[in-house]
Amino acid sequence: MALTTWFWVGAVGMVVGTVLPLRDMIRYPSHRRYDLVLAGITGLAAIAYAAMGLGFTETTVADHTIFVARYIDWLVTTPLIVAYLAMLARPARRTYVWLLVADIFVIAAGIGAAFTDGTLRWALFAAGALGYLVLAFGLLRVLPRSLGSNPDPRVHSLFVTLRNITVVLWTLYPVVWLLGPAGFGLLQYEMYTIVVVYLDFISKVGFVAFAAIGVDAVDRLVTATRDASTATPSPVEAPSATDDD
Ligand code: RET
Repeated sequence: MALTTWFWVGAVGMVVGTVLPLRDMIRYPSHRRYDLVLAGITGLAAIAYAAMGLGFTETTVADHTIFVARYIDWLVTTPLIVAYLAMLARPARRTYVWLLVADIFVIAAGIGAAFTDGTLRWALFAAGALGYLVLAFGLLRVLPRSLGSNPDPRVHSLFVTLRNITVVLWTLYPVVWLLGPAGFGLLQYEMYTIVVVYLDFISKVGFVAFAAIGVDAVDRLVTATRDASTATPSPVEAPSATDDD
């Protein structure tokens, strides 16, 4: 199967993945922000894949071909995935900032590595890998601590599911990158492309699908926060009375 066919498979898969959050956006206006982030994760990837399918953004550097759209996609959508996890855990603002900075640093280092050669390429790859360790620490240790203040077990289990999908799948990217044409070249372009389409698909559509299945947890998270911020001393106003918007 030609390379472009795989890009179109990716594009269609991402469009399908975008349907769920779009549906929830209409269904649950109270947490539209969450569904917008999810729709962005797969929707922007669909555009990137379509661009690659049309042969845009393909360029040759030193000894290998690079699809710039893939890196632009990662640069924009991986922060959205990190942001969604943070929106569930609700950390302090500075935690949001350093997590996003770490994520963007990882991808930027990977872009730098793809466009350079020799020692500099390996140094940039190593810098990206270090950045990834910082990011993984944030997802595995820091965000769960912020989540600790939320008593809702549904929110906990949604966070843990999405966080685990993310950490397990993302860890495979640097490995596949190393095996691919920009690394040791053990995987040919076609094989590398198929593996990355597959990884992108489960790390995005899988993430979005599990998030959509757990949408009731987000509903409870938003409702609890709203009730807490509009709480009056009067016990007459039961929280359940405002549940139906
Ligand atoms: C690079 C090379 C530099 C070192 C590291 C990398 C990690 C990349 C990751 C990409 C994740 C992409 C996702 C895309 C979804 O569609 C840039 C390969 C650590 C983690 C989730």
